[in-house]
Amino acid sequence: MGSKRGALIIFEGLDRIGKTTQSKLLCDYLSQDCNIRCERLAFPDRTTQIGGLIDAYLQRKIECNDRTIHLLFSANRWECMDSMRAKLLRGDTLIVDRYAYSGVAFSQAKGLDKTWCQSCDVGLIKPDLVLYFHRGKQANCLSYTGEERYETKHFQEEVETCFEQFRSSSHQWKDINVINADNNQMRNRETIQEEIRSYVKDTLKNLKSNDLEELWK
Ligand code: 2DT
Repeated sequence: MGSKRGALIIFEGLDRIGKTTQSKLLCDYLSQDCNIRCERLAFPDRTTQIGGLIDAYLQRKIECNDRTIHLLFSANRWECMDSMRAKLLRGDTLIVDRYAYSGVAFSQAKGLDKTWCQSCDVGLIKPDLVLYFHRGKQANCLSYTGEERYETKHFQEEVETCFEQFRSSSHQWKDINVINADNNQMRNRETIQEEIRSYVKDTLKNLKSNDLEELWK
């Protein structure tokens, strides 16, 4: 291993599509079976002061206009950059549930301009691998209503359209890998995990430099 840095791996997609389960399985596999130092993080990080505001907003305890909350989500990533950089450079692999891609898709779904949404995340640490979880339209991830602010069928459909649009329209998204997250007899949790592991193994094998690049530059 020498002094090779760790990889930044992002899991993206709609709510309740399996990101948390799969990212935990991956983290356990890398640390226990592959002896790779690895940590799982999630955005929003609700433990910071800014994260506390985001949490209150998501739970409908406070109101916030769309641009302000977008900037808070971004600030919540920026405040974690120094510690993430330090961990990556000392060789830890980070598996992160949601990143700037959710930032753009959820805010764009409310009608904000995509370029404006992206601008405040330009320069974050660029991921080495982005896995976007996608599931067929009839799948039941789109048919629930949860307690938090964005957890309605209608809004999740809007977000999915935004994820799909930028994935297919812009060269900046061409590095996003799609995971078919259909959980059925043909594709169970283990099959999906195998697919994820094969992407991750390639990424770890091909990590070329110790430098970290900047997102969207
Ligand atoms: P979780 O359910 O995964 O905790 O997410 N969101 C997330 C945004 O609107 N912008 C962002 O930048 C991020 C990271 C997605 C809580 C909700 O917050 C949304 C769902």
